[in-house]
Order: sequence, then C-alpha cells, then structure tokens
Amino acid sequence: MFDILTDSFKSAINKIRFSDDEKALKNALETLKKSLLKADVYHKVTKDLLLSVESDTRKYGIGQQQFLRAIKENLTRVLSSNGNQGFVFASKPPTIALMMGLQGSGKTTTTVKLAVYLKLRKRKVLVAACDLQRLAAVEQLKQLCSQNEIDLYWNESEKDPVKIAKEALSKAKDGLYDVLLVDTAGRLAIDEELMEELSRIKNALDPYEQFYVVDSMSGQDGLKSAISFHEKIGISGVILSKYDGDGKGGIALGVASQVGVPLRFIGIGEKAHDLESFIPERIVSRLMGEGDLATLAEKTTAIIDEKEAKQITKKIQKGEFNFNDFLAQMESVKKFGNMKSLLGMIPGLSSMAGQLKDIDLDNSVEMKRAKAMINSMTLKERISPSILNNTRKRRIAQGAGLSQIDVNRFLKQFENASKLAKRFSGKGGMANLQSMLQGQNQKFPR
Ligand SMILES: Nc1nc2c(ncn2[C@@H]2O[C@H](COP(=O)(O)OP(=O)(O)OP(=O)(O)O)[C@@H](O)[C@H]2O)c(=O)[nH]1
Ligand SMILES: [Mg+2]
Repeated sequence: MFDILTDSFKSAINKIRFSDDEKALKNALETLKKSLLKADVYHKVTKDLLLSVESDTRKYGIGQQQFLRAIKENLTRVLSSNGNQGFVFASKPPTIALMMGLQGSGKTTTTVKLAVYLKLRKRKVLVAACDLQRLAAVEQLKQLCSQNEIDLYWNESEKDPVKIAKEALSKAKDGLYDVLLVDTAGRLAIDEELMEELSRIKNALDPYEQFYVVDSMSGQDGLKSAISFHEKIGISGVILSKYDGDGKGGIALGVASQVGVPLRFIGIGEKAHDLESFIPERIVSRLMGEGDLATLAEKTTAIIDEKEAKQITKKIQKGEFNFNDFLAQMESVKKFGNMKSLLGMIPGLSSMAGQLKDIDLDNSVEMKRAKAMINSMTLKERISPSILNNTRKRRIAQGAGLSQIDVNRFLKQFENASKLAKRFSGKGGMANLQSMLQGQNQKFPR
C-alpha cells in the first residue's frame, strides 16, 4: 500500500538536483501531483497539498531536503486534522463502540482485531453479535472470538438486534467489562433499513465511539459512504481495513479532509494482530520509506512480556535504544505474522518491503547485511551507537564485507528512526507509547 506513494515521492524529490532551480521545483511538483492523483488522493486535497508544499519549499529555500520536509509536514498536517487517533475510553466503563460499515468492509474482523488490541493492553472486552442479517455472521464471530479468547455475547433465539445489544450491555455492566464492541450488519449499499436498524441500536446504547469501517480498496466510493453515514448516523472515527491490499494509499488522506472525522486505526492483514492505531507522523515516515521503530516496538512489546516492554520504552525515551535492542526486536518480530508490513517499520528495510510478500527474515539480503554490520561492532559500539567514528565505521564495513556507504546509510536510518521513536514515546508525544503499553487511559481531548 505504501509502495506506490513511497516510490513516487522519491522520484519527485530526485527531480530537484540544484538549489534555486525553479524549473526543477516545477518538475518535482508535477511529479508529486501525478503520484498523489494516482494514489487516489481527492483532487481538492491534492491541490491544497501542492500549494502548501510549494510555498513551504520556497520559504525553506529550494532543495531536496527542503522539499522533503515540506511534503512531510504537509502530509502530517492533512492526516492529523480532526483529532484523536487510536482508542479513547469513556470516563465511566464500559466504553461502548458501535462497529458500522458496508457489507464485507471488514467490520467483524476489525471488531475482533480491536478486541485483541485492547486485550493486549489489559482491558476486559466483551463483543456483542448484533449482525442477524447474514446467516453465518454469528458463527463467524463465535469462531474468531474463541480462537482469540475473547468473550462474546450472542442470543440465537432473539431476532431483534436492538434487544441483543441491550442484553450485551447489561452483561458488560454486570461483568465489569471495560469495553463493549458491537458488531452490526452490513448492506451492499446504504439503505433506509440499515440506517433504521443502526439508529435504533445507537439510541438504545448511546455508544461513546461510532466507528465506520471502510475497505481501503473502495477508494472514493468508500469515502462517499462514510460521508453519508456521518450525516445520517454520526461517526466518531474511521477505521481503514485492508490497507495491506492493492488499494491506493491516498484514501487515508481523504478521511480527515473529506469526511471530517479522524482516521483511528488501520487494518493491515487478515490476522487478529493486524491492526495499528493510526498515528500520522509514523505513517508519513513510513510513506517516505524511513522506517518506524515506535510502531515496531509497540507491536513487539505488546507481545513480549511487560517488563521487557517497559525497559524498551524507557530506552527509547532516553534515546538509548541501541543495536542490541534492535537485534532483540528483530527476533521478536519473527514471532508473529505479516512480515511485509513489519518490514516497512524497520529502518533500512523499508525499501524492500514493497518488493517481497512473505519474507524469510533470516535469509533476506538486507537483514543479513544489518546483522553482519551489527555483528562486526564491538559490544561498546552496539550499546552506544554515537561513538561510531569513521575509523570504526570503516572497520565495521570491512568486517561485514560491505562498503562504508552501506554502513553510513544503515546508521543514518537507524538514527532517524530512533529520534522519531523517542519523540513519539515522550510525554507529550502523540503515540503515548507508554500509556498504551501500560493500558492506561489515553488523555486526548475529545
Ligand atoms: N488482507 C486483509 N483482509 C481483511 C482485512 N480486514 C478484513 N479482511 C478480510 O475481508 C473479508 C471480509 O471481512 P469481514 O470482517 O467478514 O467483513 P464484514 O464487514 O463483517 O462483512 P459482513 O458481515 O458480511 O458485512 C474477510 O475475508 C477478512 O478476512 C485486512 O485488514 N486485510
Ligand atoms: Mg460481519
């Protein structure tokens, strides 16, 4: 999903070869425009982005770095409008989240993924099976919930989804659940019957979150349906499913700017762990092919034990994340699925993420190189990457059988990603990594 944009951003940036070159800037902007439109970014959003990128580049002075900075800042601005990312808890539990969307958009899968996401963060979650339209819907939820050890409320003798929703709510209250996720029925298109049913469930539950699940591959149509849902029922956030597919990444930019609600999560695969809270800076950095240690750390730490998780978070905050941690994280990564999406987060490996589907981490060239370089480092160098001067770098390059350029590139990427991770894991950082890991409330204003 990121590949198309990442490649075209790179080619736009490469158009600028000389400073103060007006023609080069025009060329780069033209390439940027084409790539945004190709990625299905709405034309008005594209126009706005181009104007801001152009004026910021001029402000900073024409040059590759300045152009890159302008793209990053403006993409982040568009993606960050409209507030919250991730899950927000009501002040009084249970936090009720209504899961809505068209048929096949990914509601049920996303409901289970969200339940797993919250459970990993030590929340007690109940799922309610309120899709009575599709024959196998309840069965699908039963299976997914039992596979992932998620509590499910269903009632096969009841025909009214509103009643089931109410019963589930009393069970959630009695059982002191933190969160109630309500899976609802989808339709092929928005129709009166669906709206009516959802309105009734909404009135009965007064949910805190109303998530609209959009299939990333549905492009502008998906956004249109979200807009009309927002007008008719109201939505508090969009979740993009199937962001790992062949759809065009630009849809993410349309959620905030066209629908007017924040993009909260993205689904990046079929497995229960394949859900990420949407954090604009991280996505932008991945779009630019820079890797994303913060998400990687969060994903792995949610799976490895809590003590280790806290240590890693602390290290990132102090800027002490080093090559030994990097190797350890790589090992953890191997424990779970969707290598392709994870690869995009690892500095130095993001450029290859697009080329390979199922990657054997042990045998990939880039991974072998990264490992060879780290193995050629002394213990001291691994712990304090900052001591790596030219002599040391040359020795590492020789030891790994690579050029010093390779070593420099790897170190630069590692450094950038560490900085980014540090920023996001800090107190005011958007990711609020620590609170997520410790399962505390995210203190974002609503
Ligand atoms: N690759 C990929 N597949 C996904 C993702 N999310 C959902 N799917 C798949 O999309 C298909 C439909 O997902 P469901 O969760 O059943 O969709 P739904 O909206 O509940 O469908 P209905 O209940 O029929 O309206 C399933 O095969 C899922 O495995 C994702 O993020 N990535
Ligand atoms: Mg479903």
